[in-house]
Amino acid sequence: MLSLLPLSVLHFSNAPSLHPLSMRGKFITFEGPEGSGKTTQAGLLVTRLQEAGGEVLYAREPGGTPAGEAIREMLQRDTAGEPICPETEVLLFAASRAQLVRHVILPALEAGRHVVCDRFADSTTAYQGYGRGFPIEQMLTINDFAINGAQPDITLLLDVEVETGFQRIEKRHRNTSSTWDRIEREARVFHEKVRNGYLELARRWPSRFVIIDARGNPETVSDEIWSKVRDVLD
Ligand code: Z5A
Repeated sequence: MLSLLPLSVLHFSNAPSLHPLSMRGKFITFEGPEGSGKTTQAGLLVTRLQEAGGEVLYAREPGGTPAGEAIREMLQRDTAGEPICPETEVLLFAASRAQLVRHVILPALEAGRHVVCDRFADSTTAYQGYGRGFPIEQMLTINDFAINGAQPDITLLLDVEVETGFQRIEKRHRNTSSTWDRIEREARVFHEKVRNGYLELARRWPSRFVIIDARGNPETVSDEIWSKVRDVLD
């Protein structure tokens, strides 16, 4: 797991824009079903961007700010002390995102840094929209409110069969003695809907989404991602 954002980033939240629009960093998001390798690939991409001379900020969702990390605990580890109803779940993901966008993502982009985000608004459309069955247009409206115009320049959709993803996660849980979180425990049919939902989103926004075949070894997948990201950097 990559280290979380330094809190010093928060100091940029009210700073004036340091760069003209053309000098803004690129906003790169990773999406995909469980175990598709998002965190692994986000880390490799951060390294490649840094080696290419860029300043890069890594963030993850839910989380990435103190408020967001508290929300993450509630969502994943049932720390609220009561069952979270589906409507609350949608709004908690959106609340975590609203905080991350305003305190971290937009200030970093305006300061000329690239931002690599491990999940973003498309996760809500995929999991709560396609997975839980909330109306897609309603999810998009809530996302728009949360993101305040912070649209990714490129969204890398790491696609892998649900079964393959779960085998990877199972192995990780075995090796690290970790436990399945609240959403991982959902039935496989839920995760199939999420995967298909992502593919639907990629069809809807072909200029932003790039589908990456995530079945290969991490190095091969990383090479493919880098070739797509370089197109956006140029
Ligand atoms: N969620 C939501 O419902 N709505 C929202 O709006 C948002 C999120 C933002 C966040 O979980 C949960 O919240 C998530 C969606 C939901 N639900 N679940 N469950 P998280 O942040 O804890 O985890 P995640 O985002 O779901 O990631 P992940 O599934 O744990 O894994 P990953 O990031 O895709 O993969 P990884 O950590 O890089 O790799 C997993 C394992 O596979 C690991 O042991 C690797 O070493 C291995 N791996 C990685 N790549 C490969 C390749 N290429 N081959 C073989 N093995 C590999």
